Amino acid sequence: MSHTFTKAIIRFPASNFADGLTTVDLGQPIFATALQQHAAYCATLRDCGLTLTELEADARYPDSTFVEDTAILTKDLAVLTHPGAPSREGEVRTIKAALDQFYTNFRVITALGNLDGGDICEAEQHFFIGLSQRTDEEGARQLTAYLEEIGCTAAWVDIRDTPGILHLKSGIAYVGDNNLVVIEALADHPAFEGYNLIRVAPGEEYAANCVRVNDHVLLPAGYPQLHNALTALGYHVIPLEMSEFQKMDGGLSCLSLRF
Ligand code: CIR
Repeated sequence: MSHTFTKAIIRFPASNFADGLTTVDLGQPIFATALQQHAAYCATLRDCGLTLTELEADARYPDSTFVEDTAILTKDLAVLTHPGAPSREGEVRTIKAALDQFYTNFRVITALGNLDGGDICEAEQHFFIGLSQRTDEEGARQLTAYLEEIGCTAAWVDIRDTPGILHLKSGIAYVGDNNLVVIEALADHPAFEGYNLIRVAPGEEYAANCVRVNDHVLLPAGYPQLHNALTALGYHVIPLEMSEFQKMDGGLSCLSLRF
């Protein structure tokens, strides 16, 4: 399940996309370019064999194109999150409506805890849960319990002292075959022992947020060392321009919910 998908949910960026949250200082995103990059991303998901559910832009929530943060999807269970940023809480309701077409079995992260989907990295039946500025221990505890109900396991990875990453998946990606892409700052974490680590070269950290989709790995464009490392391992890599989403702290994975 961790990389075999038939469907994805996306949401088009809203015209006030630039009003969303960001911690990086890369300038204002250009909306027209963001739309082009988003369209190319969606076309690539289709080329990888996925059927897309396309949600209309929702200007009430400037960050709502980053749909990944609102849910954790496994084969038979959908977990709705409680996003750690108050401005994003309302996004979950609209995603639930879309997921109702596909899932009957739901769990919910309740308001005692916070959890963003960007902090959850699935590696087959095992999940890494990042403790971050957005995901706290109570959110992680609730998700761990839900995952254990369906026979999965979880390991927590505290990234609160790791500079430069918003979410755990800003720094790691599981691409199947026991291969874990990881930034140097996280490479020695005990949770990753036993994996074949694909270390991201200094300066290429943004590319750690890549996504295995069926027979391909989607990678931000402009990161040749990671591109080559993945190609050498036999992966078919598709580079995608992500500059306008990067300005808003967004990565490749957060633009879709894949299942
Ligand atoms: C935010 O700060 O919430 C958005 N501007 C970016 C969210 C990116 N999500 C992700 O990497 N999973």
